[in-house]
Amino acid sequence: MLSVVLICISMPELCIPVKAVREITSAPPCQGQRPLLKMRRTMKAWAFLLVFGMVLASRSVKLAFSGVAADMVAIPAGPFTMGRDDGPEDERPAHRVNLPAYAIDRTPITNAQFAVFLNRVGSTNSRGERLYDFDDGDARIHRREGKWTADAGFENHPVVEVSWFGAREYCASVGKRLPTEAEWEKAARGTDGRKYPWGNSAPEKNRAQFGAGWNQTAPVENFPKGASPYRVLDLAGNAWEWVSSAYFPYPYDPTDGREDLTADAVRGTRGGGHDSPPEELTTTQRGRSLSRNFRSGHHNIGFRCAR
Ligand SMILES: [Ca+2]
Ligand SMILES: [Ca+2]
Repeated sequence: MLSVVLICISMPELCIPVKAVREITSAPPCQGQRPLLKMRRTMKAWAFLLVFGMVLASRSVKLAFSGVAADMVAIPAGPFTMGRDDGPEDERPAHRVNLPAYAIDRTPITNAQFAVFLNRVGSTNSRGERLYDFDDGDARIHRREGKWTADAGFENHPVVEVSWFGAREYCASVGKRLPTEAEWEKAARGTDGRKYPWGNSAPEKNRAQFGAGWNQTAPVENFPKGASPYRVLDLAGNAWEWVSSAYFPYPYDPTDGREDLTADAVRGTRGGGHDSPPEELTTTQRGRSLSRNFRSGHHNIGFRCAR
């Protein structure tokens, strides 16, 4: 914006409105010098449009690198309370974790989004690791006429049946990464130690998809009343979410090997699924009772990305 102001001060004729430019350039030619004058004005008009376009482009580039694209939420740096003292053993003890600023997807990855990835990358990586259990009866993306396509009606539901490898590689393919377990919990819990993303009141059906039948997922934007303090959606219920961290005991320590993405380790899942009871929807729940072989996909595990 500053560059536009400077240009307007030094060359005010460049800052005339586009409508005036059109009138000037379409005015009927008169005598002698008029064609030359017209050409100069046309060039100035083009110069103005070029500068304006460059300013707009630089703003877009800044947005792209700020980490707060429209589909992500910025989480400010600072400490929060992770885990709790009065819960299951794997959630103890409550401890302070200090995180740098990061951004996290507002909603989980959907079947429609993952279908794009499958068309680009395929369902197995170069190491032969399975990224997506396409042949599982619970998968909601199928190959039709040579193209991976989300099943009709499930386009905006969270993708499930994605292995931890698939989740990790999807995020990398869009210039992101999986959130750590600490990042997931802070995005859900904020800094006031709340029990659920929306606060401390018990789960209700207008806040999250839970207690539902097998495969009864819901669209990822269905529960604005279940938003976290940072307005992140669909954290509790619907689909559990893979995180980058290995499922190690607390306290959370990113330097103890749990964030080694090449380690052969069971990975964490957070947030509860559509078939979870209410007690699995807490912000501290680590999925200790969940079947979650990280090499496979599961009917109730999805993911979102961070940056
Ligand atoms: Ca969830
Ligand atoms: Ca499976």
